Amino acid sequence: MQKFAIRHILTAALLLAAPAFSQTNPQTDPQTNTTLLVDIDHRPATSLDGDWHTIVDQYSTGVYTLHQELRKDGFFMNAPFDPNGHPQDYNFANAPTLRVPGDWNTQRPELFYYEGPIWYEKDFQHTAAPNTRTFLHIGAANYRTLVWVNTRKICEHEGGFTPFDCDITAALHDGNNFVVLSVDSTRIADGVPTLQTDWWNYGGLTRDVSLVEVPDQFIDDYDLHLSRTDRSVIEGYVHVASAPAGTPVTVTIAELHAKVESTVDANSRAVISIPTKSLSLWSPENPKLYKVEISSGPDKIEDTIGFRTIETRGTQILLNGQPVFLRGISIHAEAPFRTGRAYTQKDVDTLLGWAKELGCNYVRLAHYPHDERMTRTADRLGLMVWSEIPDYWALQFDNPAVLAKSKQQLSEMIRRDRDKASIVLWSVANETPNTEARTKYLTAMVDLAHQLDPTRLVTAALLVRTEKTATGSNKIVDDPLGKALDVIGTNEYIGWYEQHAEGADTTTWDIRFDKPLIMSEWGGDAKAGNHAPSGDTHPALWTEEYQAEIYRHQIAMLNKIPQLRGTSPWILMDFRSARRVNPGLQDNFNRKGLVSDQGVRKQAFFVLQKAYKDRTLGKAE
Ligand code: GCB
Repeated sequence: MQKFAIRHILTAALLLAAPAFSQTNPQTDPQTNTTLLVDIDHRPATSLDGDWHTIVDQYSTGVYTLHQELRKDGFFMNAPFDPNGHPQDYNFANAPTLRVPGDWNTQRPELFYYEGPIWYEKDFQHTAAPNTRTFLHIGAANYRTLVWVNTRKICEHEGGFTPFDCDITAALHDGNNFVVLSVDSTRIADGVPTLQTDWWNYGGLTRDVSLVEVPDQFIDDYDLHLSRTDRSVIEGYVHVASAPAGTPVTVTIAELHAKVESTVDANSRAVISIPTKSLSLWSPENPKLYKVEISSGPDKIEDTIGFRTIETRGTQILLNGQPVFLRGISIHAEAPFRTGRAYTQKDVDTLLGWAKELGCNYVRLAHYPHDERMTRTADRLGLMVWSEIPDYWALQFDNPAVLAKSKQQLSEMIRRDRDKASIVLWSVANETPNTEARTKYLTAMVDLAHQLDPTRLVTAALLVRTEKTATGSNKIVDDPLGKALDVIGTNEYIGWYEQHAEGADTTTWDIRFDKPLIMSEWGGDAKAGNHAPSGDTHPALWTEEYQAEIYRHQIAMLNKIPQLRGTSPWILMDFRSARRVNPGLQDNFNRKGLVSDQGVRKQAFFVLQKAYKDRTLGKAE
């Protein structure tokens, strides 16, 4: 079989990263690399979703000996258990199962608080077709993953919210095969995210797993977008893995009667330019998607892509050249009704359905890349998207290995989703401390985002400084990171972590950047059904009435900020968080949702809905 070079995503980042079992194992194949196949959800695939045998391995016994040396006979060998044979401490064949996709925490009560490694095993049948390669696709596994196929070490991946694909061709044989994975959800200080987060650390194979067969030369990456300088030209590239220079590539958009041919260069990359007439531009009002067919030799894929431009001009955000105000809401990937990590189309339809009901044209997908169904659906529904990597709070900003991990996750997020018209903003961070090391680190991240995707805007949610004034307070937005950003995001919690809701009436804003500003978070907790007595003019904290008060005062304040171009209050739905342990009120939920985890709309939902529907919040110019 022809050898080929996978276009590795920041291999260096993976090598720098130090997963729990990263030492070379004599029993394993040295290959530890992963790639990421774009548009994989449109490729034929053999699903490996369903029940997997699992072993909870608190002490990493499956990898280490009693002297903490790497085992040759670890659980990855999946040796059959023989009661009369050599004593063996594991037996996948009758180990309990977990459903994939799905976090383990909400599948078994005893795993609710579990953070650590769990082994997964699945048998599958395979017959290799000639001149093909087979990839194991993992939609997301939180947080560190090691993969073996038929006892052979295949790849490793760190990062809980981005997909990866491992070439398993060489390890497969016709007939019965098995895959063994170790997924370790241990939080680590030098991880991305790091030790502290305000969301539940759901572990496991949280998104789809499948086998994907591609021809020896295959389309692994492309970018097709509308030119910012000429809105009648679609431009970009197609990359064909292992294709020698001169290999032809064809891109067809039948509805536009457009068909262009190009050839790949020495880097297996073909430049694409498609002149179009009467292109219907994607927007929230017109979420038009075109069927785009890309082919090269025996490989052919189809995508559905919207075309639009997104830019800034002074303090405006321009969608297709027109000023736009982003009427948004923040969303966690938390499953409505059942809790746990969201991954089904139904989860996505429910969450984005609520956002539409609110009157949104925009969502902030916090604080990590969500399932690809989310961005595909946003494309179809006409919701603009802020997509973020978990550079959250206080990462080890002076640690180059951590920077490499952030870069890897940013690259994976952009590579997976650059075909989604809905995404208008890449966010590189949330509420990071203002230090020199942080600014250097995140400026490098902004630069990388611009380099990987020069067609979108880059943002981050910043913290804000407060000064007391004679009449109230002044919020100063001057975080030096703002210099690098296209759009400034700021979080503030007037009425919750600071002041009373009325504090918003006497708060002024001093924004030291001539750029668009998005109030990326604001809000407060309310437990659904917790009401103030009727007629109470000073409702207590945690009541629906008080949360609604916060929203009323905030909306009035926000309307006084001339360069405000969007908002995404915190948050659409209550979500699990280990930090929120106040009994009776929180019970491990952050209660800032406008909707409870059981789908109950709180009063503030209707306050925001009215403002969005009446267009009484925000101005596009
Ligand atoms: C924030 C964080 C968000 C938290 C939220 C809160 O500033 O960005 O992740 O969940 O506040 O509820 O405190």
